[in-house]
Amino acid sequence: MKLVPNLLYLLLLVKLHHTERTDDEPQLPKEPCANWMGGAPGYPGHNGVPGRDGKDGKDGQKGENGEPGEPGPKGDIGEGGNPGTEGPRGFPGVQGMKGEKGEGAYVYRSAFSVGLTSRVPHPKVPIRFTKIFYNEQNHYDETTGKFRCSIPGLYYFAYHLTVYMTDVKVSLYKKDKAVLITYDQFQKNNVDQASGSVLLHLSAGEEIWLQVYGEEENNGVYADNVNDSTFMGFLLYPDLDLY
Ligand SMILES: [Ca+2]
Repeated sequence: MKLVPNLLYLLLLVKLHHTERTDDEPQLPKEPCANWMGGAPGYPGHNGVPGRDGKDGKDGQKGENGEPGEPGPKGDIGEGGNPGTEGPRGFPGVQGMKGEKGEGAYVYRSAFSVGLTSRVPHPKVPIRFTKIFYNEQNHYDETTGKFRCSIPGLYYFAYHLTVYMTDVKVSLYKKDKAVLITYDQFQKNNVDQASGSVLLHLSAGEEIWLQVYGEEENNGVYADNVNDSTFMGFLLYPDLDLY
């Protein structure tokens, strides 16, 4: 007796629930009943918007070495090396041709040779040798008794004097200075000789002469027909660097 009322109540609930859904919502077909009762498929939708870029990938593996590049431009010239060792001596060359004749060697000539013609020259003045043996260039002046240098260079001078009646002391002067002195004492009843020679370098214009040195008692220079007293000089060699 009790079971019947319960069953009626349950049916009543189902009825009520079914009635409510029908009233409030559209009645949708239930699977699988939808396929069986569905319409034609709809058209495909439009393409969607492209998505955002993804994250960077990892580095790839190292590639192979490239081909060698073109050669670079030529470099600067390097510094000179050290001198090499001296080579062997060469063979003697062929003898050259004879040169042309030189010009004007006479310009380097200067010489004189003179002698005394009168006895007892005056002291304190140049002895005048007026007996001319040689004076081609006239570098010796017989009016003054002086030799005047025209060609700078080395000169040789010499004198050979006869000494008679008294002592002789003579000097060879250069530019008012006695550079060579010769003294000879006279021996009574005899004839002596006094001589001297010297090499001197002269510049142009310098003068050379002989002169009695001191007082008159040393003035025994003598000359006659059989006794000469001579004075000479010549250019040994000129200063070539001046020509
Ligand atoms: Ca003597």
